[in-house]
Amino acid sequence: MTDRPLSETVLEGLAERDLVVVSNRQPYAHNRDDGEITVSRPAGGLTAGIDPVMQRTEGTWIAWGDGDADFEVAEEGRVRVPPDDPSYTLSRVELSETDLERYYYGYSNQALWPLCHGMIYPVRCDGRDFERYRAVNRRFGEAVVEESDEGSLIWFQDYHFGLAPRFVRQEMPEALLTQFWHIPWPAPKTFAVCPQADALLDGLLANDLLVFHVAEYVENFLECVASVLSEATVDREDGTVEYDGSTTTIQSFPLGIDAERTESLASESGVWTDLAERYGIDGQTVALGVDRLDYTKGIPERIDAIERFFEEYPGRRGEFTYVQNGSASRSEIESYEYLQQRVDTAIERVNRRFGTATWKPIVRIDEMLPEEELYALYRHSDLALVSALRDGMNLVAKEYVASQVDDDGVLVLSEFAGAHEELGDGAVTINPFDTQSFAEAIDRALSLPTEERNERMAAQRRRVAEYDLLTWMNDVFETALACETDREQSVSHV
Ligand code: GDG
Repeated sequence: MTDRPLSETVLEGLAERDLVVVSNRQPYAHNRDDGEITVSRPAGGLTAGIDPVMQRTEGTWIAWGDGDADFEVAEEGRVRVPPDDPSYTLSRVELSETDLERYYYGYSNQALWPLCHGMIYPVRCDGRDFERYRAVNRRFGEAVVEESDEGSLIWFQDYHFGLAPRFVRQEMPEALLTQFWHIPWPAPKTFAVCPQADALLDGLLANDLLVFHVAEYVENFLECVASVLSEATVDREDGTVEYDGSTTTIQSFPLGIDAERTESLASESGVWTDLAERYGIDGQTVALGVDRLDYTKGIPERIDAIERFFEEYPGRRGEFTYVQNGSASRSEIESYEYLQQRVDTAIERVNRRFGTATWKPIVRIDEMLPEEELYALYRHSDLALVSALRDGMNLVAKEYVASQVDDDGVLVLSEFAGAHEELGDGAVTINPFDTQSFAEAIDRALSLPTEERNERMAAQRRRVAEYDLLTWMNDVFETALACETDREQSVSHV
């Protein structure tokens, strides 16, 4: 993480209170490997970004202990981390098989995930799953109450915790509660299919501050509150909701990345030749797609567009390679298993149709790449194809931009990704549902004159560097602290 400090206001605020982070995934996992206990860190921008802040502020992080040796090394679920130089407490919550099946694979990922992405078809809002989601949220809420006091700043991450804030509020009326929702929020008509809509809104409105990536999700959320909770008062101008005797501020701050770190990783590009050789990436022109295998990311749509591109522009055959880096995700869920089959079939089809003895049109990398390899791939790719059908933000788009240290890549970006709001101007915009124009956009992106390509990328890089992870955190914490000041003032005026 960059060495710049958090803002004065935030540092002062955090000096007076403990920061308590609550997320489903933990920052460190302990596992048994051939009898030895090893520690691993999950890949992913946010966990890696919050960790240094926790180290500096010495708070507590509450998360699901998913490592098989997690509870061996912990005392009453608590372990000091980072393991090499402990500075804060990781408090682990144990989940059973049934918890996982119903809270994680069930309600979180088969009800909330598709619903928030506006995809009604795979939505399953099973009441039994919801009861387990509620029970697990209560357990996380109890852990929060145990680990914090009324002066703590409690920060929930994501859609796994739609109800936990209410449980905490009931026990700690004065606590400062904030939540960041990493995925979109749907339009009222979409949210209306959810039988548990009122309970979810009631849970989320126990926060003092609820943050989304972009303004559209805030507007949708406010509209949903107005249509579901008749007793709530929504102020669309101020972005506030009065409900159950308190005020929740709803704001958008687009999550940033650690651009300095990304640039420096991308600059050490010594691993590229090895990587290209290992996977057989031999086209002169390289395009990449990096995503978890998820139906929201538009992977089959992207492969269809690549197939159309080779049909329409036969001159590109033999010189253009598309690299699909996609690790399996949530494969216990049927819709994900089906997606995997669609992607496998589509890639095989394109490679069979167009491949030759010396050239493979689509190269797939199914495993998680080590960071230095991922960033080498970003840097050496002429295009990034981000074709999400819907995406809260899409950090891959930002990581790709920050890796273009020579300003020579082009981002081909779906208009339906949250990242489009910040990066749309410099990107070649696509509608992933429109195969023909997507294929034409790939050709257009490849044909951009060098000067234009450089100008577009330089402007995008500036934006990603200016509004980075640290600026984002300052915005979130400063707004949370301001909510508390507002609350105190309104109490003193009563
Ligand atoms: C959710 C929202 C929102 C991927 N492959 C490898 C690898 N990754 C890392 C990327 C990136 C992260 O995973 C993926 O982040 P995204 O933002 O693209 O997508 P989601 O996982 O769906 O995240 C999304 C995000 O939350 C944050 O709020 O943007 O909209 O859906 O950081 O680099 N990392 C490594 N090897 C890989 O092979 N090391």
